[in-house]
Amino acid sequence: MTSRPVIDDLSSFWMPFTANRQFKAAPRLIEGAKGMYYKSTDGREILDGCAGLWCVNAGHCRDEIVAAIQQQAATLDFAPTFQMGHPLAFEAATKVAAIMPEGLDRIFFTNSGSESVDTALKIALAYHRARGEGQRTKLIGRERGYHGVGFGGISVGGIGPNRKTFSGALLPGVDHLPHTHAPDHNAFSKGQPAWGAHLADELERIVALHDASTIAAVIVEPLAGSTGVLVPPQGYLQKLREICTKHGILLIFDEVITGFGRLGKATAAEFFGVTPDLMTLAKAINNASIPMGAVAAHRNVHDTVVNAGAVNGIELFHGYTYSAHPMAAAAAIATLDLYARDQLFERAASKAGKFEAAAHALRDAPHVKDVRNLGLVAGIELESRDGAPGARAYEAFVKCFEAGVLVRYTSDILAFSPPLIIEDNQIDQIFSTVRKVLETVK
Ligand code: PXG
Ligand code: PLP
Repeated sequence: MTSRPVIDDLSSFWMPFTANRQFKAAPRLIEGAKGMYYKSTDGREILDGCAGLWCVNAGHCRDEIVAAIQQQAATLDFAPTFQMGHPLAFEAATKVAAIMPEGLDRIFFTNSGSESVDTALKIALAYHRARGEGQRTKLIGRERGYHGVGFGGISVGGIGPNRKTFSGALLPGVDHLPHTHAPDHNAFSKGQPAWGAHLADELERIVALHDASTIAAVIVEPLAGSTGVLVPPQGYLQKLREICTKHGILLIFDEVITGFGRLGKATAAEFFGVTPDLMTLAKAINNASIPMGAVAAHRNVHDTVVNAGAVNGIELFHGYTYSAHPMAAAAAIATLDLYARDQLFERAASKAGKFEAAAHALRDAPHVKDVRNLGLVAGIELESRDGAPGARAYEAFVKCFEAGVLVRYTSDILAFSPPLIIEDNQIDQIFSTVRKVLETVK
C-alpha cells in the first residue's frame, strides 16, 4: 500500500474547481486507471461512474490510444500549424468531420472545451462581419449553461458562482434564455420531458428586444451536463433552430460533453435531429488522453469567412500554439478508430435502457427529489440540507468514493456518465452503491 503524502506535498498545486483546504485536509488521490476502473493511492479499485469528467468514453488507458501517443511522441513531438502543417492534423480533422452532422465538416482545433467556446463565438462574429453584417455582435446564452471558464464562456454561461467574481469584466452585449429545468412539471421524467418546448419562444422575446440585426449567435448545450443534467424538453431544440434560422442568427451547440457517443450517437445534434451551424467539442474527442478540443463549423460558415478576404491573407486571426498538436491528433485518430471498431456509440445506445431503469430505481431512496436521464447520462437530485446547499451531495460523493464508485456532484445533484464500455453489472454496482450510501447520508 502506498502511504498518503504529507499535507505539505499538496500545497503547491492550486487545484481547479476545488475546495482546496477541505481537499488537502483529506485528499483523494488516483495513481492509475484501466478500463472502467481507477486505482487509488491506497490501493483500491474505484469504478468510474463519470468517465473522469465526462470525457474518457472508451474507458481508461486503451492500448490502441496509448500506442498511438507513444509512437507519435517519438516521431514528431511538435510541429507548428501556423502557415505549416503536419499530416495527422488533416487526418484527424477528416475523421472528426466524417461523423459530424451533414455540412459541419470544417474543423478548427483547440486544446479544451473552454477554448472551443471562445473560438466558436469568435467565428460567429467573423462570419457576420464577412457577410457585411459586422453589427451582429450580441451573443445569447442560457441560464445554468456551462461553457467553460474563458471570459467568453462565462459571459454566455449562466452559472452564478462562475460569473460573480468576474462580473465587472464580462463581455458586453450578452443576454440569456431561461433554463429549461421545471421540476413542477417534469420531475422523474424518463428521457426528454414532455413539458417545456415553449421556453424556446423566449428567444423571440430576446430578439424583439435587441433586434435580430444585432445578434450574432445563440449558444446552448443540447443537454446541459455540468449544471446538473438538464434534458431538453421535447421539441425545444427544434424551436430554437427555427427561430435562429428565421432571424439569420447562428446556432451553436456546445457538445463538449454530449459529443462522441454520450447519448448513443456521434453527437447530440444527430440524436435530436437538429443541426447547429457551429459545434464545440473536446473531452472524448481523443478519450481525454491529451488535451484537445475542436469547433466543427458548417461549410457555409467556413467558406464565408475564408472567401471574404484576399487570397494571400490570413482569413481568421485566431489559433493556439497547440492547435492540432501532433500527439493530440494521433490520439484522436486512434480514438475515433476505436469508437468505430468497437461500435461504442451503438453500445451506449444499447445500454441506455438498462441505465435509465437503474437510475430511476433510486426514485424512492432517501433524500431523492428527482431523477433524470438520457443516453448514458443520469442526474439524481437530492433535497438540500437546511442552510447547507451542496453538503449532502458532497457527503454522498465522498462516501461513494470510499465505497469504490466515482460519481460527480454539483450542488445537490449527483451526475452519472460512465465510459461507454460499461457492463450491466457495473451499472448495477454504481446505483446500488449510491442507494446504500444515501441510506447512511444525513
Ligand atoms: N462546455 C461544456 C458544455 C462543458 O461541459 C466546457 C465547455 C469546458 O471545457 P474545458 O475542457 O475547458 O473544461 C465544458 C466542461 C462537471 C465538469 O463535472 C464539466 C466540465 C468540466 C469539468 C467538470 O460537470 N465541462
Ligand atoms: N502569451 C504569450 C506571451 C504567448 O507568446 C502566447 C503564444 O505564443 C500565448 C500567451 C498564447 O499561448 P497559446 O498559443 O498556447 O494559447
